[in-house]
Amino acid sequence: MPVLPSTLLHVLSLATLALVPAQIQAQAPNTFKYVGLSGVSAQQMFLGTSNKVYIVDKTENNNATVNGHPAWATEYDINTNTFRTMDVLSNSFCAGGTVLGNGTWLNVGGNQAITYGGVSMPTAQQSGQSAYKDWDGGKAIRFLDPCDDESCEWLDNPTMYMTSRRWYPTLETLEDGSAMIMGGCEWGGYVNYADSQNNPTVEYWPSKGQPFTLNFLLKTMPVNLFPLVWLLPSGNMLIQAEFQTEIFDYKNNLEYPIADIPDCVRVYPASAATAVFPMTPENNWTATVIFCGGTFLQSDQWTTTWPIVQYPANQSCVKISPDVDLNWYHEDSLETGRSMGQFINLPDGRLFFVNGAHLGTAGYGNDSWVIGQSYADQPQYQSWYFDPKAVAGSKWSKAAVSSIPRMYHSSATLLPDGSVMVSGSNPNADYVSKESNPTYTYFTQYQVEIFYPDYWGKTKPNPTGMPKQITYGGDYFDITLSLSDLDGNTMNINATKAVIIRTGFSTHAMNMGQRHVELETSFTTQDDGSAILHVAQMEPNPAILVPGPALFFIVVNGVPSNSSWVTVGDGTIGQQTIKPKSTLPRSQISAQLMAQYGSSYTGKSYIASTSSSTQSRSTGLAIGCIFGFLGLIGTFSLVSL
Ligand SMILES: *[C@@H]1O[C@H](CO)[C@@H](O)[C@H](O)[C@H]1NC(C)=O
Ligand SMILES: *[C@@H]1O[C@H](CO)[C@@H](O)[C@H](O)[C@H]1NC(C)=O
Ligand SMILES: *[C@@H]1O[C@H](CO)[C@@H](O)[C@H](O)[C@H]1NC(C)=O
Ligand SMILES: *[C@@H]1O[C@H](CO)[C@@H](O)[C@H](O)[C@H]1NC(C)=O
Ligand SMILES: *[C@@H]1O[C@H](CO)[C@@H](O)[C@H](O)[C@H]1NC(C)=O
Ligand SMILES: *[C@@H]1O[C@H](CO)[C@@H](O)[C@H](O)[C@H]1NC(C)=O
Ligand SMILES: *[C@@H]1O[C@H](CO)[C@@H](O)[C@H](O)[C@H]1NC(C)=O
Ligand SMILES: [Cu+2]
Repeated sequence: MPVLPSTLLHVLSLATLALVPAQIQAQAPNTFKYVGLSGVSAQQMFLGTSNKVYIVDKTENNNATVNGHPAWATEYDINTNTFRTMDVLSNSFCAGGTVLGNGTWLNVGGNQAITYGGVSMPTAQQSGQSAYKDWDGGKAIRFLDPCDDESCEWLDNPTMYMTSRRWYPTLETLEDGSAMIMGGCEWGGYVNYADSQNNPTVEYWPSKGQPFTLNFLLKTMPVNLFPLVWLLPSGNMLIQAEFQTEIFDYKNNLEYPIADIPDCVRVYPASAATAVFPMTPENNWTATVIFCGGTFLQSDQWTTTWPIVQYPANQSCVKISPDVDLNWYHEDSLETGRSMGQFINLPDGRLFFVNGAHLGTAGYGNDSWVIGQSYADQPQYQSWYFDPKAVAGSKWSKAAVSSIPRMYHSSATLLPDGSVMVSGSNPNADYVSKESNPTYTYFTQYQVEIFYPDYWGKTKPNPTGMPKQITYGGDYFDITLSLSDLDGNTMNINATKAVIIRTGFSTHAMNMGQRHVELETSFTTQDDGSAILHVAQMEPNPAILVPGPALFFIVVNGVPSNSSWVTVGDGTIGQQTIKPKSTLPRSQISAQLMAQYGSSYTGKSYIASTSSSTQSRSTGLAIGCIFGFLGLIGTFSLVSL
């Protein structure tokens, strides 16, 4: 057998490599795939570790059991697609949640103990006497430190509860990694029908004293459950409920009303999809919040004496950037009006829009006009991409079509590999199956689906040097991308982004605390075709992205790597360490690459300059070349070796 020269072997193996993607991704891009069962219905869901998703339901007669009663919480393993039931003491019905700066998750509020059919237990039987063994969850704060070894459990201890009842509260993590807990009601209902029901107060965890009243929650009756709340980079809050909106300076307890939101009600139970656009160096990390869909109803129309389920949801999308402009602007509308749609920030900068229904709203009951018990009908199976950077008129494009109705009490979260987990749906007072209620249309859904975006099937970059911690300011760090990570073109390093995503706590068509932040970068190309991406730390401002766990992605030309699991900040609750803003080295293109590409860059001009790089591997003369004509921002130093 002839012996091939080693160089020829090398060439052959390179050729083979070029033909076979680094990772064979069996799943087709832009599709949903059924992967497993959640055990309990995913009314609430969040990514807790790089391999575990935590699911919390209301107390109900779920198929899965724990400690001799139906379970209403599970841990879902993304690798094995199996669940582990978890015991929760109290009724976590429509609870809110968030993750603190030290990685502990909170699940807050709920309703009284219930039994079969979701019927409340008598006041005297609120501590485990029901067939479901649930306790009153109205004041509950439940804690979880997620784990990969299946040892962690929810801590649900009445001695650690709040002082007031909150059903449908919103949580938002703050700059110091503590949580704000806002609003809710005492005993539930479709909306906050009476002042005596309303809990118009705010408190913190860890506690910063007695709850205080927020005037906004008095003014926005009766449509202010799960108020829509975002911490802004200015350190103020944007709060939206009913048609009203305000800026809340929570540090000084000052409320500034701004213009009403156009077109329709967006807050639960109208339940628009809502999220913050990517906050990037290009937009100076400005928060722009979008709202899509919802329901046009005046405050006196939130009554179940008329057939809500026949009323079409609204198509309108609006946005606001409250730190820089207090006006509302229209965005491209939905193709079909939708309530309970949900936005997931994708690593590539687009938003994924999924779940919900065209007719009716969130909620359920036994009114004469319901579908089974559902207040909504005509599930929307079509999911979409929304690209904030596309030109007006072309921001929406079709994603995949699911086969599962995702009605009231559905949820979704981004996963560490850039796919999206979708689950839940149960517009019923208790567990309902086709077998138990054959005349119903909408049953309790346990199916877990994964949505694989259209960047699936492309070769995933697999960079080295992915971080585990991100600080506020401080020294930049380096990530290395091989030529194949750069899709065979070193200059794709110029289209490479470093992105941090907080996936948030998903419930009721929103992901509390979800954020997408792009970090500043520069690069140095190397003669072997690889390149180093220099990545700045977070801006020295925790209000842009609060402390705590997050996902860190490298995105090459719109194709995300698998993420690394990072802690942003100190990993503690309290004042975070703030360092000076990172100073990045100037981007440099190696001499070889410059020679290779130079001739194709017709019209280029060179200027002599000295490299300002602290990373320069050059021992020779540094010459800068400006690609101004290419729209290149900044100056590249040509390094001659
Ligand atoms: C209910 O539980 C049984 C036993 O664990 C399991 O085989 C079945 O698939 C479950 N059904 C649903 C709908 O989850
Ligand atoms: C986070 O801080 C809270 C408040 O001090 C504490 O209860 C919790 O145990 C801490 N979590 C971790 C993982 O240290
Ligand atoms: C509605 O009817 C179902 C079936 O009869 C019952 O189990 C449930 O408790 C009722 N729900 C409400 C909110 O009254
Ligand atoms: C949405 O609301 C606006 C303003 O009330 C209204 O003009 C429009 O017709 C509504 N669209 C739908 C589909 O309900
Ligand atoms: C960017 O935002 C910060 C506040 O977060 C502000 O101080 C600064 O002036 C802004 N820069 C530009 C160029 O708008
Ligand atoms: C990404 O993660 C998945 C599993 O989560 C793994 O199978 C795959 O090999 C990883 N791909 C790369 C390029 O790291
Ligand atoms: C580098 O990126 C900038 C900004 O995205 C772009 O305008 C420019 O065309 C790119 N240059 C090259 C050589 O790819
Ligand atoms: Cu609910």
